[in-house]
Amino acid sequence: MTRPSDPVPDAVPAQDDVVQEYGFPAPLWRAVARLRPPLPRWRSPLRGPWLTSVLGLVLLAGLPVVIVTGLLSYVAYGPQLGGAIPGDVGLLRLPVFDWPTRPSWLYRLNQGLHVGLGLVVVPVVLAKLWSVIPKLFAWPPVRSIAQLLERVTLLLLVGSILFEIATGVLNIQYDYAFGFSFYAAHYAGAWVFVGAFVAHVAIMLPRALRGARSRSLREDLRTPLAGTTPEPDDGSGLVAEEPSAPTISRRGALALVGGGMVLVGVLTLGQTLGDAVRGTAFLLPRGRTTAGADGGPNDFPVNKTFAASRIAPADVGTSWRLELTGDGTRALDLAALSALPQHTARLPIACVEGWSTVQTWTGVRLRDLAALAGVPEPASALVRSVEEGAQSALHPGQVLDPDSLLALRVNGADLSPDHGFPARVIVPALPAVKCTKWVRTIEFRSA
Ligand SMILES: Nc1nc2c(c(=O)[nH]1)N[C@H]1C(S)=C(S)[C@@H](COP(=O)(O)O)O[C@H]1N2
Ligand SMILES: [Mo]
Repeated sequence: MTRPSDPVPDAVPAQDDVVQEYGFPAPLWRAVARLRPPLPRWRSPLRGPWLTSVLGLVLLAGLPVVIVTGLLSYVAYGPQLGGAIPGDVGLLRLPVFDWPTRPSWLYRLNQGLHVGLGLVVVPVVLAKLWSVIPKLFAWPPVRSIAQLLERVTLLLLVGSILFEIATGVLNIQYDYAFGFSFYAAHYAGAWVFVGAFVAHVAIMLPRALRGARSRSLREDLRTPLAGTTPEPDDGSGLVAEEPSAPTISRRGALALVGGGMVLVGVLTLGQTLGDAVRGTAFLLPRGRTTAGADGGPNDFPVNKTFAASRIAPADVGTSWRLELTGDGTRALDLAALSALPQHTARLPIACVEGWSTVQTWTGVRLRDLAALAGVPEPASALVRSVEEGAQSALHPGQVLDPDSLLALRVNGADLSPDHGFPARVIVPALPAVKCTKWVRTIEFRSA
């Protein structure tokens, strides 16, 4: 593909002013330029500053939402009440605040947006990478310090977004194939991405705006394959030097990307909305699996089944007691709990993996249990499960909300073993990962 007779350019092709101003000495890069290895030549007539700019601006609109909802999700989860992420992460520590309980669908919306939009932008990310791939093989690789920095930023940008997509997708497929903590790695990757994204936008935004204005979208939407011609070469390195004949029109390419977004969106929406539309989420495992598949009161998605929890059935049998710790310790059996005032609330289970389901829960208010434990105004509550190692910490607002329950029943029936029999936590707007099932103890702390 390379033609050794390629003339080596004598002048720096118009890149941008920064590159020219702080460029390496011309004889040096010209010497490097002569050593061009047999790199692939990219021939698609569709590549050009306009296409790259349009895709970039779409990502600029969508990715900040994915970033912000992602960070909020870490705040909402905050496994230790002190911080979103275990261990000392220095400056990357998120502000700690009591995640609100109202509106009850807040976390459902947050996580639906994070996972849903995160998946919907994947076709755009892939199209954008395709559109700029010639730059990866540009020769000479760098002409200036500024360009070197820019390319390192790009490496971090591309590497981190692919890492975030890969870990995120594996996580929602419950496939922990990687040998590290998803929770910590996705967080670290997010900050690499945020840094590189901000730098990239700062460097590229003027060019992207210029690029997007360089053609009329309306015109391209009217142009069939036969009339599809390359963009004018602006020296950006995106336009093919020797474009081949088009195999798809510009509007066809846009429809391909847009159609991909719609398809992914439809496949994903079902798991967030749940109920009747859940069946459309057929690529997402927890979108469709339910407890009973019998249409009964407990027939809604299960994260971890009772069998998978490895709880001995006897531990949630007649000998089960709820242990309340506050100014002392009390034990309540299921009959005693059922004899306390019961409250019913319609609340979502909203999983960090993006699926959610709204059900009608009945049980004892957590604030009544706090009062019973002698700590009516708790500073926090620690809930532990019969399941080995399963626990969660709640903020005061999450304990005191009138709809926060230790649920015994769902949709009018006793909880099934899969949904946490004899008792589970359900709190409005709380990430479902903290809605502990098979509860054994609740510790209300006053300070
Ligand atoms: N003890 C215990 N509680 C748990 C879990 C768990 O693995 N163990 N999973 C949590 C997660 S991640 C979710 S999404 C919800 C799911 O509740 P469901 O299975 O009743 O739908 O339970 C939460 N409570
Ligand atoms: Mo979950």
